[in-house]
Amino acid sequence: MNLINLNNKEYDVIIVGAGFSGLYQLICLRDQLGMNCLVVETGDDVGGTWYWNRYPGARCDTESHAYSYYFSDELLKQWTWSERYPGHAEIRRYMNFVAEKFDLKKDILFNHKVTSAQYNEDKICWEITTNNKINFKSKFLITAVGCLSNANIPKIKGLENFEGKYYHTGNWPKNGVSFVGKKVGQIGTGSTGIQAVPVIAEEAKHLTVFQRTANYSVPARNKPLTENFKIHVKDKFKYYRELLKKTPNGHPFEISNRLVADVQEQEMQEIYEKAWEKGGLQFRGSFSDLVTNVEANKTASDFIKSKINETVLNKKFAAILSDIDHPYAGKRPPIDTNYFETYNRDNINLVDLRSNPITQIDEKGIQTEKEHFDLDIIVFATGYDAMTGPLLNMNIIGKNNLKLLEAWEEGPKTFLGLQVPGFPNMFTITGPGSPSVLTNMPIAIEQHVEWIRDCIDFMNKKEYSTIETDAKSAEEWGNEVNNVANKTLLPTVKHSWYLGANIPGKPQVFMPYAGGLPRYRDVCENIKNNNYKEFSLN
Ligand code: N01
Repeated sequence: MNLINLNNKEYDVIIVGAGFSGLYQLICLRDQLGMNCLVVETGDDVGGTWYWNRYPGARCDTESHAYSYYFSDELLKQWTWSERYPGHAEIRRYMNFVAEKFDLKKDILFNHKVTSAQYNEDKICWEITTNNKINFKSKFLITAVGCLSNANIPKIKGLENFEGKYYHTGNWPKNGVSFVGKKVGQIGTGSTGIQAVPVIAEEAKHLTVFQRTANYSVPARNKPLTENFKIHVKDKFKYYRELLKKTPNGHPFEISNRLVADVQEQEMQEIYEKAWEKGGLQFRGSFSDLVTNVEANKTASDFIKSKINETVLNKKFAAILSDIDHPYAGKRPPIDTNYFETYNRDNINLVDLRSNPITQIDEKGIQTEKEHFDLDIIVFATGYDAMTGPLLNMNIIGKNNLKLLEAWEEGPKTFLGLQVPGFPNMFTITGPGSPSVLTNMPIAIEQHVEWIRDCIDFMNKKEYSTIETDAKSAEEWGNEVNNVANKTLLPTVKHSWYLGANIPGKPQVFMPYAGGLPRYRDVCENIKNNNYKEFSLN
């Protein structure tokens, strides 16, 4: 792209981010509505989350045939995944395939990070600036920045003095990191840390895992896809498309209707055993009440804890790993390949930060209250300033000079996770208040992207210039988000990133919509069918 010609250029739409959301939004608005669009992307290629997440073991935990765009029959027939769960490199290949097939890259400005976006009320446009001081104007601003793209390295005293190297998993070097012969320390045992541990331990001289909160994990049982399954998926894509719309989380499996109390102890154990052998996220679909009923949940939690104790031979490690303080699936449930088995290696150590917290990092490694650990590399698998972080980072300013940071001082306020009061013509794909992170993301993304497309199409046809939500709608929707969350065990996990509790000082508000995709889709469809009367259109 010729940057000289780009500066001060006016677009119909600026889309921020070239991941799953940004690419499909570009297809919808440019190719289907004929609008003049530009995607602005920080990285030097497409991929979004998967552009940055290249850490050892990085793999999607949604099954590949569901972790796909479903909007194009042709694309579904042309692309073939190789494994049950797609690895990060294969996902980037897929996204490049999509970008090439739909000729998207010519409208993507890479290596540019949006550093501010301000709404100009007089001119009815967004004025957008990038880190390279390129300015744009656009009628619509669409954020496609992902929910987990703002890497969080905790502020630990002395990190700047560390003489080795350190990396955050969500910002992994493009050319990889060699652990050969190295003493590695990894902080964090969420979904990411649990994927990384076995792969790092295989390569490193020694790995020390620093665990603050013990976590559940179920085997992924990843495997190469058989030729039969590859054919089956292509033959049955219409069936899967409908299934993914129907299931509460957009995954290709149904949640069982039975309650834990419906079965006897032995049958329950057999059900869990079967689900454990099958592997994957569907373990939580074994019963309908696992995420709503504490007693029911305890049976699944106890089952997994007993598996940890069976698998991990070092009794001290087993006790630390199985001392889990929250209900299973109350936090995002990880799935793994040989995570607990890895603690049987002789080059691994596990530190329980609850009883032995980190006091500082020094030149040589990590100091805890009781011990010093000499390290060459520290891996931070410490998660993200989730959902709001990527949006707040962009310095978005709406009407009357209202900063998004101020508007969200007490937590995010959105209508449907799609619009923010005071920020006209801005749409937030998978924004806080939408099902997003509680679902299989591409399915939630397609629903949002198509809703935004239809809304803009309606505005174009009716010659409306602006669309805006108001504080009342955002408040009512916020209440709905809380009400549905409070029917589950999710908000009871006080240190969860769903609540923003992992970031010191972040307001603690349950952010994703837990009412399920079908119910959410209905709400959005009704608004569309009612000609968007819930919004102000001018
Ligand atoms: O991050 P997390 P993640 N000192 O926030 C610990 C998605 N994902 O990157 O629990 C010590 O879950 C923290 O401890 P605690 C998925 O949605 C998807 O693992 O706060 N430890 C925790 O152990 C997932 O939920 C895939 O006590 C500190 C860990 O770091 C989301 O990304 C794969 C600490 C952070 O866990 C985020 O997962 C991977 C500190 N100061 C991830 N600060 C797929 O396959 C934090 N921790 C699609």
